[in-house]
Amino acid sequence: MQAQDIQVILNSNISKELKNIAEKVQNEQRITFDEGVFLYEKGELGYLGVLANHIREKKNGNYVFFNRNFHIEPTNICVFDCKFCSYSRLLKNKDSEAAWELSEEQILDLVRGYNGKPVTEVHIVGGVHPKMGLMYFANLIKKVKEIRPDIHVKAFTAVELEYMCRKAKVSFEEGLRILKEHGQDSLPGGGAEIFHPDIRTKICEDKCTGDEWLEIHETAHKLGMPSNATMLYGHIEKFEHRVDHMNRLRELQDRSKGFNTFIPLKFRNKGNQMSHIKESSVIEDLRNYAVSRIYMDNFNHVKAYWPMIGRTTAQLSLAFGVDDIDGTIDDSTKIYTMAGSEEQNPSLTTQQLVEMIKQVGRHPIERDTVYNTITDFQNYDFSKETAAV
Ligand code: V47
Ligand code: SF4
Repeated sequence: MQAQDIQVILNSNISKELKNIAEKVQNEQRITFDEGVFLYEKGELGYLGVLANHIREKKNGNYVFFNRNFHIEPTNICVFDCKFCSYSRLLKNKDSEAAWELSEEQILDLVRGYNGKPVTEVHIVGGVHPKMGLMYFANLIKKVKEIRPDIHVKAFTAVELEYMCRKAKVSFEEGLRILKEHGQDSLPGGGAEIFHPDIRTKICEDKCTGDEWLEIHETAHKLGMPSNATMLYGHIEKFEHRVDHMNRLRELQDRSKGFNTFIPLKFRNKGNQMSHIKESSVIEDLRNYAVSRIYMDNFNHVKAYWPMIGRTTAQLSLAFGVDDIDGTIDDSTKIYTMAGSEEQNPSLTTQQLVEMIKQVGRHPIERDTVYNTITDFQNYDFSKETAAV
């Protein structure tokens, strides 16, 4: 079926360049930087969808993965001033009504609130607060693990890590080693934005550089901590910057093999310093997922983060290269609701998530953070389920 789809493209009346790329995909060959840019410029939605879906089904069959997780955002007070961020409050405005700072006990209470619930991952990220340093977070993780020894702790973007290590005057390797010894299992993909300095200096000049982000992830991979990678797209960047971003990640993945998932993040324009920039259309979002799937040949998974793009676009993305729609998440994540996402209450039960996946003819699999299967939900009987997560 898939091979026939590509054959239809090869027999059709399209340009030589587009045919060459389709042949490469058919033969499992890597596309070049220029071909990546060409796809963004000239690849039509239907064409891109066929190629991306071909790769996606080769890698992951008909499966769509999700996990049962919850988010903890210890604070939104931040020393940095990213122009796209609707969520943070600058340190100097820490007394504003929209600023929050959870105490250690409040954070641990959140974890205790999930006692008895079948969550497998906690995702901890937040603003970069000067009072919350490396050893504070290391000890916090240790206490989280004392409450839930079974839980996978995916924590701290490279932006938070760079700041923590700098303040503690330790190398990235030392800092990550300490966090690992205290129970941190992996890193989320945030803070990557766009690596290219021409764009990075305009949208988030004061936080870690693209090279530092990559160095931190490479170091984590060497220490046996896997991670994800994101790309914030649809603002002032050009297609070349997106491909440059993906290219740097693809090169690192060739060396380290430590990335689990690539997560394109659509720029949302509410309540930030870039509100004058129009958001990308759903068509552009689907084209971007597809080009990402085609370009990132050494990433096993591409994730659509449904709280940001909304449930319907997440369902559509499953035909454009995406094989993962993140997790059940409760309403504790504010990063997108504050930036204007459709999902003002991003919470789905497992049953709702499974139904979303089955509605588009895919096969739902609950995974752990590193993609081991936990439960095959294709023929699952929900009447047996007791916990409402
Ligand atoms: O780095 C901030 C993005 C990221 C906006 O690893 C915005 O599993 C769009 O990385 N519009 C943090 N995006 C979130 C993140 C993440 C989310 C889900 C799963 C994982 C994972 C990682 O959010 C930031 C930034 O790129 N962001 N503001 C905005 N206005
Ligand atoms: Fe701070 Fe992260 Fe927001 Fe940047 S994106 S201002 S680092 S919370």
